[in-house]
Amino acid sequence: MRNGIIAKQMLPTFAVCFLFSLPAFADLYEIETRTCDREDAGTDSDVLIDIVGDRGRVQGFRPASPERNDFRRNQVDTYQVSASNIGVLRWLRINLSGTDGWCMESIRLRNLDTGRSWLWRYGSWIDTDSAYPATVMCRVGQRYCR
Ligand SMILES: [Ca+2]
Repeated sequence: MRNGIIAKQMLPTFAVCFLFSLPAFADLYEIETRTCDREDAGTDSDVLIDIVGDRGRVQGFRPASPERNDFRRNQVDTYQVSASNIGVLRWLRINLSGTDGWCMESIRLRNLDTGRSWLWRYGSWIDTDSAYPATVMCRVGQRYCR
């Protein structure tokens, strides 16, 4: 009987803890990259992606899949990332860290909860070589990353 009373008193506390442990307004996003179909287009450098909204951001998401060799020539790679409270999407930022340049054909971000998706084309190099940018921005409302 005593245990029963404790359980009844604890129940709301558990419920509240459970609710707060859920990430508020977390959305699941899918990132799909396409690597150019040209020589040396692939990269073994680290690719880091920021997803920036008007209320928050995902910083330095590192797409990498253990099962496959990412970012090969003419290859499409797909990753999932959870983002909490970013609000309205503003832009995507891609940072290359390393000396192996990457020719990115395009990148698509899809919100798997709402079904909305954004596609940006680029078709050029991201490289730490001074001739190319190591960071490109893909802004909502624009068709190309710059
Ligand atoms: Ca390369």
